[in-house]
Amino acid sequence: MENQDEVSTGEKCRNIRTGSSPDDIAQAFLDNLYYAQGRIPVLATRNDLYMALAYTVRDRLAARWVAQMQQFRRAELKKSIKVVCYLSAEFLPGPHLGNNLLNLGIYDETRQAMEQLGYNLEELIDQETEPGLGNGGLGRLASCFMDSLSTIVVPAFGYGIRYEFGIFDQEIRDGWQVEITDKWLKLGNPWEMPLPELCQEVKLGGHTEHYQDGQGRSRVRWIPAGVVEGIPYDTPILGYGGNICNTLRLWKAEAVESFDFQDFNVGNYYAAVEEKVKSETITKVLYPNDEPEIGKMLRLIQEYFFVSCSLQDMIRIGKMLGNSPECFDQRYVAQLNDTHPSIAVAELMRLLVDEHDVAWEKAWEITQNTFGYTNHTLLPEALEKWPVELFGQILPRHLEIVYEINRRFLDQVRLAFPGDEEQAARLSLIDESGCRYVRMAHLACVGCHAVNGVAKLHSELLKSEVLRDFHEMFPEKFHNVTNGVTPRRWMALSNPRLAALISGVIGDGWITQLDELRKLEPFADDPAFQEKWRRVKRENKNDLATLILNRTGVAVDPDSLFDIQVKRLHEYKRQHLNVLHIITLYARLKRYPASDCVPRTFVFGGKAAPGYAMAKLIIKLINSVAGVVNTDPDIRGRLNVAFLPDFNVKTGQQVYPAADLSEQISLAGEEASGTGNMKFSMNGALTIGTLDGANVEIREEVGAENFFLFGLKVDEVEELKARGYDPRKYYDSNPALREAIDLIRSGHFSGGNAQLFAPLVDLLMQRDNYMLFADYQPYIDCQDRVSAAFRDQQNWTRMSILNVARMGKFSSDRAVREYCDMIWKVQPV
Ligand code: HBZ
Repeated sequence: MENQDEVSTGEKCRNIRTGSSPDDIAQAFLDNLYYAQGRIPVLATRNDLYMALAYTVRDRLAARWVAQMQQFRRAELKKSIKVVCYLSAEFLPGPHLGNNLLNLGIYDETRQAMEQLGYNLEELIDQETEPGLGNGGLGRLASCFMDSLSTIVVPAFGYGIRYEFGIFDQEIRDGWQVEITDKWLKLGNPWEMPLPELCQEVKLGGHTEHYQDGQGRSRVRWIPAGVVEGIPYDTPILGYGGNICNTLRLWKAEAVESFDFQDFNVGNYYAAVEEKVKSETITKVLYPNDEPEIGKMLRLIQEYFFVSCSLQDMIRIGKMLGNSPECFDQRYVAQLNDTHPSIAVAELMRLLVDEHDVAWEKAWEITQNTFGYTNHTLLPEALEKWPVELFGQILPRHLEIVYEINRRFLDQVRLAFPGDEEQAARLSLIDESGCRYVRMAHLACVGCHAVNGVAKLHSELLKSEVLRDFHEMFPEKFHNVTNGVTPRRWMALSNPRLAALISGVIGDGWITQLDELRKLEPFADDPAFQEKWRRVKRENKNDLATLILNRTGVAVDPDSLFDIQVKRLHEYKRQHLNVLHIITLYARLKRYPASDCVPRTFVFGGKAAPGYAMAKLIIKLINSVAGVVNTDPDIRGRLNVAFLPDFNVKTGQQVYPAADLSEQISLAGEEASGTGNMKFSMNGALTIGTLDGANVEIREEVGAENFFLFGLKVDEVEELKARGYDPRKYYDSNPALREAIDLIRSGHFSGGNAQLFAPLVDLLMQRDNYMLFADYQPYIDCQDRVSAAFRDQQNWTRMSILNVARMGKFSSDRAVREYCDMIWKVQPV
């Protein structure tokens, strides 16, 4: 019966819904334009056309998506699979249309179909507003992993939050960042499907009651102050080649009842609607910080809300397939993307113990088996903690559970380290050193069977610094999984010229087996191939130059060296060190106008957290320097600076392919991994970088001779700090540094306003937390080596080819396979 249904539905809809010839696609598109969008071509706006095409593509995904669910069901019924659940408060999938066309293998057919109808496919792809449901690295990594899970055929769910407003749009006004609300859902989202019948209830606040059940066992009942409902919205995540289609399931908060009828009946209409408004606030907006804001109640509620919905959903699916909650860990593994979902440890305990009557010890075993925790940052200020009082107000039952976990855990600690109460205090889930806090990273370390960092260096530093005590306690839990990025979006889709050139000589196996790029090595010295390689880069630079002109009004020369730094603004990432280099070159050219310099275009992009004043001032500095450099006749044709506003996935796709030089210049020991570094290098940029994060491994792979290394190493940073770092010493002894700093300080870039950048300059002169001054001269010297190398285009091209050829390791497919082997113990189907 089931099979018959599948066949007949499939057959009936075949051509209009699944056909992939240009004619089929064109016909289906017109159909969707008419029936789904209610338009005919002469009346259609560009968004109507985009929507019709998106529905046409979605139809072609549907068959695979449904088949996938059927397959899961069969495998689940046979108890032969374990499903990976990736729990993340952020996902940054980027625009779906182009990626789905690529993964379905119907890109060219669709282009032809659109041409037949007189439309331009690229314009329609460009119409899509991307879902900006993340801040940066961590959210983007989650989406790369979803792409890889589907491509290497691992059944998976991505669970997260359907924010109504994602990361703000950035505009630059008078050189300053201005934040604009991101209304990504305004024109409709054709990729998601709401599933109101699968809603989950989430309790909040209130108190607990302890009682004895019929069999005399002590039980706990949570009497919440209120309940909200989570509605799942599903987005298909198709793997390359269309093998399988996993699901990104994002939760939207709604009121359980739209109206409180009692209030409504007594005429208090506003009070009745207020509940609804309050409930929906939970998933209104993404917190735009890449560090936590201590004590923001709504943030804790967001985290708990999506975690509770997701775990209940997992139990629901299990139940539907006849699994008891006691088998939870045999059917699922769940990865915690940093600590944002770490309340899952207490929530799963609550669900198992309180709601499904599982004994504490058994529930604890299930919980630990289920979860793995990935840490993404060493910054101490980014370690999430919640004031105990606030935590107990929102989650009274979870606070009790955390206390009980802690009590048992500290017993274990005291057994392992008898008499060492300081060790116990350091490990405790509760920070009692002042105001009391629940330490979420500690909850994760105790409640998970595996803890990992995101690059070799970072994982080592986790063990020796941030989580040292936990490593001492549970050395076997610690792992490293170096990040990776998907070569589908970050090469095949975003750099079609390079992809075609590569596939032309080594075939297209690299798209799913990135190690095959090694086959390019023999071509690195081939002059004809080099010439084609340069032509690709030159065309990509041309495209970026056009984008820069359109977005910023700055005209840049595509023959100049494109020196690019795009990432969130943060002092540790040291965008301002890059600026000091620009000012140094500017000062040199002003002093020696006849000097021979390699023309460079400096491109910046990235958002600053709205409350991070110093990061915003750095944006203003970049734009102020740009204003002077770009308009000085002495500098014309030699240096240009552009700040590309609103850097996001979509712009990233246009930026990485056009770079000659990738700036990865964080202070050693600060950047956990970086993933932009990988995207640049895969697209043929050479890296100037410190030994930080994944730079270390990139350099190992591409060869030291193909990487521009500078700067202090981690141990040198520590040594210098221990000795007492004095930035002034560098300022006093280095005339070029002094000149650059004095130019900023004098108001040279701020129309004579000497106060504007004082907070930035003063901080550098007095503390310089990220040691720009210590790394300044090595950075400048290294940049001079870059310029010299760029003059030899043949050798530069050779290095560029070798960079791409040796990037195999940095595919997210490799990273996800490592999670499968080491942490999740699942095998690709
Ligand atoms: O995660 C980034 C790292 O900075 C970057 O080096 C790494 O490549 C990337 C993926 O692993 N981290 C983040 O984007 N965000 C956080 O680390 C973070 C941690 C705690 C928070 C908020 C953000 O409360």
